[in-house]
Amino acid sequence: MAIERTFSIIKPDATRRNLTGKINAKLEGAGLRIVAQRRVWMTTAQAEQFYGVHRERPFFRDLVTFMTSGPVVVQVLEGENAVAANREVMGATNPANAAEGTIRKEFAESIEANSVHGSDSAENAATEIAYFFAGTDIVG
Ligand code: IDP
Ligand code: MG
Repeated sequence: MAIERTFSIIKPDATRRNLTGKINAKLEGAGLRIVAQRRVWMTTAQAEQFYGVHRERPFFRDLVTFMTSGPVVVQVLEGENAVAANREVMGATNPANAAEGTIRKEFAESIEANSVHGSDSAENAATEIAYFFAGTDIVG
């Protein structure tokens, strides 16, 4: 078990409903430490690049429109097995399939407006963190 970092986004559906604090409490309750955090309104180009792996998926355009529909909170989370720990507290992509107590079960509106993003591997976490934060922004 190693201390690692992962990248998280509180999505526009959640900032619109003023859920940043409640989601942060869930993250902290799962043993994750918020070591960097900033509120940003992504441009279309930023969202397209961030979700580039999904470019060919049928929901890509809608996803970019959604992610640029309001401010988001970008975060770096640190903790034991942070990537997996965050995926666990997030819950399944589709809130209909998300386990009790997870962020998506409690807060998500739909499979698209599902309140949070979390990196799916340590390698992708490093890329995603570097996309939004300088090393000096992260205070562990
Ligand atoms: P994840 O966020 O659980 O890792 P991904 O498959 O990486 O799920 O999809 C990225 C994001 O794209 C999801 O969080 C969700 O906002 C959106 N998305 C995924 N699948 C669908 C879909 O079938 N319809 C609409 N939006 C989707
Ligand atoms: Mg994903």
